[in-house]
Amino acid sequence: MVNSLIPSSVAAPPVEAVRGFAREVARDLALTPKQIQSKYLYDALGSSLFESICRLPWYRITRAEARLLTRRASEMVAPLEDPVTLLELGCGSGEKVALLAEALRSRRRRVAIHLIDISPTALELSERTLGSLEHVSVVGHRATYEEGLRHAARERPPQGGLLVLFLGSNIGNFDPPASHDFLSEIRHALRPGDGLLLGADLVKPVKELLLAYDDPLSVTAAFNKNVLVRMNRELGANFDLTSFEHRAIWNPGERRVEMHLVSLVEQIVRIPRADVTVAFEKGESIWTESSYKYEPHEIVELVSGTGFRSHAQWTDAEARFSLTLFVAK
Ligand code: AVJ
Repeated sequence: MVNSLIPSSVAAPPVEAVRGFAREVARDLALTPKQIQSKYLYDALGSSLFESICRLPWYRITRAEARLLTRRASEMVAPLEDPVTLLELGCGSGEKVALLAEALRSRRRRVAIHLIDISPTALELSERTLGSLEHVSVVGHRATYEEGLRHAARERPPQGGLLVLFLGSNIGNFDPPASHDFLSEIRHALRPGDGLLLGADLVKPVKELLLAYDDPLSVTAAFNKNVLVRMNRELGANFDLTSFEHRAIWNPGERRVEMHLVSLVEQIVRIPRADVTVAFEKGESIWTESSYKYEPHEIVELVSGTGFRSHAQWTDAEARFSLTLFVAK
């Protein structure tokens, strides 16, 4: 995979983006428990560490989803009317949407693909992956999910069906009320008959869950700690990386895996560009991510309450992962 180092990973981020990061860091480190939003894990290095996570034997989501897509893509696009528009929220490398586009080739119609991601690296990579498919036209939107959805909905043709792809268990980052709101937002951007293909990871033995988020190669630890590296670089902070430890825990009440950065000592950290000084007790942590896990029926219930009916569900028995296809009512 060619992952261009220039310009996206070398250029300084836009001033506005740094200001937003600073504001949210100041706000969220003042909460109890201290938090940092998981979207900040994905700078250029974070995105590339996440790609590595997807190749770890202990992180099985990506391969399970690819297996289901490879085997069942034609069933997944069957309910959509021509000409089809595919829209992927958080496109990663573009390989998954490519499998669905392949399944549409036999219809002999052009397929429009909208890619929505805040990471320019992900958009570049996906555009390259999809560039080899000649029946496809690609539009990349460097935008938040919400903005991208709105733009793409405005640009779609008056005829034909649109399939929104929200894959990789990205829904797992949202707590239940936020999931409900976000799914409703997706529904508002759609017309009756449009589809939503949702990838969600399933509850499984705790040992397996923890290995996926605290791997023996410590790639996930590096992914998590990188947010401290990012604050040092972008916000002028002085986090000492050796005095924080990666921790993954299973929260059985909330049914989520949580990632934390635990301070190993009592210490004070300065973050000049966020205009804050943060005190840590020994053992106190920053909560950086939640990954909710579901039972298959819970996914159907969650989405059905937002104006969709479920059309089909596929589960990978081996990794306990599911893809569910919903149709807008
Ligand atoms: C990209 C949000 C689906 O929660 O499983 C992987 C991110 N964090 N290892 C997940 C992640 C730690 C991942 N998602």
